[in-house]
Amino acid sequence: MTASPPSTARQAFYDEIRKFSMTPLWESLSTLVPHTPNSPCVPARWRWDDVLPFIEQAGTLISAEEAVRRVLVLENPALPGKASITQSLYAGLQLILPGEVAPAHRHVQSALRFIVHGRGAYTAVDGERTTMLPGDFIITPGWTWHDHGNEGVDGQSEPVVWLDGLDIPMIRFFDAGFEEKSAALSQRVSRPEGNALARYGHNLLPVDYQPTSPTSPLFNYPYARTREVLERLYRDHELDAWHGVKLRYVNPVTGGWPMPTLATFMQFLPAGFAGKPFRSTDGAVYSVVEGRGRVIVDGQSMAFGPKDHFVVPSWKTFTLHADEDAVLFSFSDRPVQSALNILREEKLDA
Ligand code: GTQ
Repeated sequence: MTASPPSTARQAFYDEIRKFSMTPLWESLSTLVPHTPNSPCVPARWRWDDVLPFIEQAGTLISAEEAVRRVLVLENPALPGKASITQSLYAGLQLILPGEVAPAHRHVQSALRFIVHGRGAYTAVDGERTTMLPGDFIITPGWTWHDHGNEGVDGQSEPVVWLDGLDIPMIRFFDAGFEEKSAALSQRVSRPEGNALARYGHNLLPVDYQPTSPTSPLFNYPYARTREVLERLYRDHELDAWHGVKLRYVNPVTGGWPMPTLATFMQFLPAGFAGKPFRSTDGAVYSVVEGRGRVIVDGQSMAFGPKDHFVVPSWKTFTLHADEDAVLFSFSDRPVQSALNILREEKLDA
């Protein structure tokens, strides 16, 4: 925008051409082509203690089956009504109570599940079920049939809450959304639980396996294994001054991201960690698995503890601090930015 308001003659001209669906570029050029990214999104945090009572209340107001997906969407406070946590990402907290089923459907949008609370729900993806345990990272690639249920585990059943991360805003941007409902409430299971993990999750592949898509054939990345690796690498002194011990989830067949539109990460920050400032064009959504600490975004400090969620918008400088050993899951649109060759990141020195 030019600093001063337009003259009367210019404004009259703008009003006139508006009737012909035209507008002057020079009034908005610097916004359209910014010198540096200037996200309209704001940093925000959702405390578990604030969110849980509302999730529980939602459980009394509507069933999973009626809702199809009983989710409270985490909306960026600066994007009201957009169902977006950043311009490109959707996040929500989904609740499934013991005995419930969220009916089978499929859609173009890719989804990730990060299990926040409770044990014993399952997700079925294209014929295989996986039990969900806290900290597990599960994918539902675009156009795969999926349904969710909660049958409990080890004879116990409890409400289960997970973080849904989807590329809904990206698909909306491209106007490329398709969806289908299954005739069956739950899909037919055609492979035993754990089959995909056995096939693809041990640095081995069935000898004649040929990938049929860029998406990972592995669909549950169990927390127990991730946690062990973080701990081990910390002991091996592989601590980065900006990120702590930070790993990215991969498609084991290609080494690429698990899904084409969503990148996912897990990081460990030892007690006392005070990270150096970092910024990146991929804004990210965080789910706190363990520990307490703070994220400071452009000078704004947000404390976090287990099961809290927060968002760091694109190109905002931030630092991570841990008061206790902390484990953070996060996701972003990094694969898309990389594919478009627009990803930029900077490790800054304080
Ligand atoms: O579980 O399929 O949070 O389709 C939003 C849209 C979850 C799902 C969401 C969905 C799903």
